[in-house]
Amino acid sequence: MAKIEIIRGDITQLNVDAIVNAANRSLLGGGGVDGAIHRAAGPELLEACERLNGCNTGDAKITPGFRLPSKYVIHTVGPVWNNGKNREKELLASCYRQCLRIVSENGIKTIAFPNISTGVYGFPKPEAASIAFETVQDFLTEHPELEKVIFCCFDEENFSIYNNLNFNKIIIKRVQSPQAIQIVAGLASTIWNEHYVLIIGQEQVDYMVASFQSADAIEKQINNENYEYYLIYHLSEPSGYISIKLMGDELFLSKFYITKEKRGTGLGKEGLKFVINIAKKLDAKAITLTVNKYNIKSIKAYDKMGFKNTGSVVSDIGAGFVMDDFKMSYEL
Ligand code: AR6
Repeated sequence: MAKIEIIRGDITQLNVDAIVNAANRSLLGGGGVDGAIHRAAGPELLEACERLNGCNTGDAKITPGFRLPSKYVIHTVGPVWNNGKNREKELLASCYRQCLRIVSENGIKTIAFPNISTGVYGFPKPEAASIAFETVQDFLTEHPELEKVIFCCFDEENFSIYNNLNFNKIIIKRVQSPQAIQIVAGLASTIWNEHYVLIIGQEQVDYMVASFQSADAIEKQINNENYEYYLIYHLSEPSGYISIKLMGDELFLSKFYITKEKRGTGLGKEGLKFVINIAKKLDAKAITLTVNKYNIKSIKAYDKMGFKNTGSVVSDIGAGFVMDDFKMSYEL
């Protein structure tokens, strides 16, 4: 399931750990989504808000949800749109970030956001949606513990804008932190086990994963062997990874995997585009890879992407195991 969901509906009905309120600086209620949340939560919410001493624009504060299905309400104050001259974009991004900070501090796993500032406060909806999406995606790449973020759109216009945010549903991010390395190692063992046991057997897969795709092994490749790893996120869910290394005038695509559920969603194409861009920047003449001779599905997929079969290689990978591969090359 995708970590980010876009739905159309009334946020007060959602059964999530926390919903976000688009409040004003007094935190004492108002119209729009604020009014709806106070009505549904009951008068105890206003009493709790009265104890908070208001809230600055761009900041957020938390209360219980009282009669709401959600356990908490996170109140944030969006900027009033004033031709974009008063740091409105920065302040809106700050609203999302501050809400997510509170999410982390309170162990919240599922959260729903309304389209902050896009009602009475007049923030242009397309810009607000991009800021919301990018800020949340950025946070999710560093916080895999957060299980679900819902963008709850009330009006048709926002719903349609969010659904058309295709361009940033996929992000590809360089792997550097120990946390990201752990995510790759987890994906690697899943993908190798799903994909390669039938081809090369469980024993060899176990050896491959432990020797070349454990967190320790990946860390060494990155720090000592000049490999670059990248995670591919789809709707903020880690959905594949890439590893590359420049060798002479060829860019070696050492690993290029997409999880089973996400194959056929265009992630492979996006990943390849990304690698081609890097290869061009490095002035490489070709992108090369090796693929197991019996892995017909992958060979076909690479063939469709424009890779040509350029020969066979048998590599000794240690412990008496060999990889019986084709070499494939994509000319630039
Ligand atoms: N569920 C989800 N979204 C809703 C709901 C609902 N029940 N009702 C409205 N929206 P607004 P702002 C959407 O005006 O622009 C208040 O009076 C709505 O379609 O609620 O941040 C506060 O007290 C719109 O897309 O908030 C402040 O004074 C989005 O929620 C001021 O309004 C935000 O619209 C804040 O203005």
